[in-house]
Amino acid sequence: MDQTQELIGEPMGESDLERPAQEDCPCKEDMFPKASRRQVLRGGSLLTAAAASVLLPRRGALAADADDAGSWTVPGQLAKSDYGTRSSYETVVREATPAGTDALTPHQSLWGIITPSGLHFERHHNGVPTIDPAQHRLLIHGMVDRPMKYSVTDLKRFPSVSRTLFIECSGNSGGAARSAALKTAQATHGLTSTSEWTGVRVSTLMSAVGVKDSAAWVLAEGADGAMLSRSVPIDKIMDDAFVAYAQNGEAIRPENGYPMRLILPGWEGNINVKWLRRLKIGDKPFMTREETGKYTDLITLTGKARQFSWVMEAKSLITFPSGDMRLPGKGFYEITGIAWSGRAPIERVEISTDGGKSWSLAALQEPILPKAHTRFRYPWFWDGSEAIIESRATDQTGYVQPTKAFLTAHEGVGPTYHYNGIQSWKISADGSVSNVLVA
Ligand SMILES: Nc1nc2c(c(=O)[nH]1)N[C@H]1C(S)=C(S)[C@@H](COP(=O)(O)O)O[C@H]1N2
Ligand SMILES: [Mo]
Repeated sequence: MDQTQELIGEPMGESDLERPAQEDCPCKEDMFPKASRRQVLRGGSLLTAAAASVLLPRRGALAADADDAGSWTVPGQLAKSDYGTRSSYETVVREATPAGTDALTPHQSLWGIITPSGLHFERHHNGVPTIDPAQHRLLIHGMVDRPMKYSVTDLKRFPSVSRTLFIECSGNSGGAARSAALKTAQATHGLTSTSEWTGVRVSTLMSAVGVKDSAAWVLAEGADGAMLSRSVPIDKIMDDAFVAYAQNGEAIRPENGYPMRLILPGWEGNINVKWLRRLKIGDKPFMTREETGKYTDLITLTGKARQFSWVMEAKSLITFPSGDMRLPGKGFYEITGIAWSGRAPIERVEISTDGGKSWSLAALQEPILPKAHTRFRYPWFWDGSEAIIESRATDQTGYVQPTKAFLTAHEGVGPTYHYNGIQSWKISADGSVSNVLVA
């Protein structure tokens, strides 16, 4: 064992072999016939072997070898036909902003690269519509040979694709650009999530409707109260855009666009139109409300605005340890987090534990998927003194995640769309972790 890991855990004693008190156990012991445990273990008359395995979850090797193994068993509930829920001990939730227009992914409580669907962030401009999939149609019209409408059932008949992709709101991390007032990884960077999305390539639909040669832009419009709509260049549409009807293997959640949404891999969240109802093909940008106003980026330093800024540049976030946590004491910790880029797969993530003075490589967990969160890990011995930890992502185009100072010098700090500066967390000598701005 690594010497630095000696301080983790507690020494075990003989009494630890006894079954812990179960006063709070939510399960009902009397659900089961009163057979002796020995009978059950032998696959005795009262229960089948399959039921016994539900009844008797094994606690590692102990249950298998000792005569008194039965004292370790915890009565359980039988399988039922339902939609599963997590353990009643788990309490992690999204955090909604006061206006109710956003709900943030709790990155500090997640471990891999997939965001559980119930924790995928939400961003909507006029609430979540309730849409009956039997009534919903996707219209495709404009510069096409055959205007068509498709039901969800129709869409599911086309050849399909599944891709694991992040969706990130262009406003994500915007608050972190200006101040350190937001405390947690969730509050600072909760507007990005990764799901596996399944649907039909828009190029497949385009050949079905016969798109005209002069087509250059596609209007995508949502069926929600906001009727959010955006113009998408035809090249992106034909390259990798798809209309998704599934998220993490099941129907898309209502908040994320049920029954169908547009997916534009690597592009800002806003253009991934949810509750998709219409694709209109044209030869110039449609200049929607979103494009003439809100979703342009003002560069405060020059006073100019970028009208279209679709791609999300490389970013990374340490999720452990992160803001508002407290480390119990000096010793070994695994620094971990996520890195992503809308352009290319992540090439490397570097970690600094001295506020950006020196950097070392983190390990990247496979799969390292293009345009998806990538998990990184870095073993660290905390000596108990104040430290500032940071992560820096580089993608396969060679683009390196900038510091806040670099962004301020080149763009100024204004409305902060597409902010991807390096995030710093300070570990104080008492182990408390806080959000800090490092110039
Ligand atoms: N129809 C419609 N599509 C929409 C929105 C909306 O309000 N209405 N919000 C957009 C914004 S700003 C973002 S960041 C993403 C958020 O996707 P999510 O809620 O599934 O995380 O959806 C986009 N698509
Ligand atoms: Mo967004």
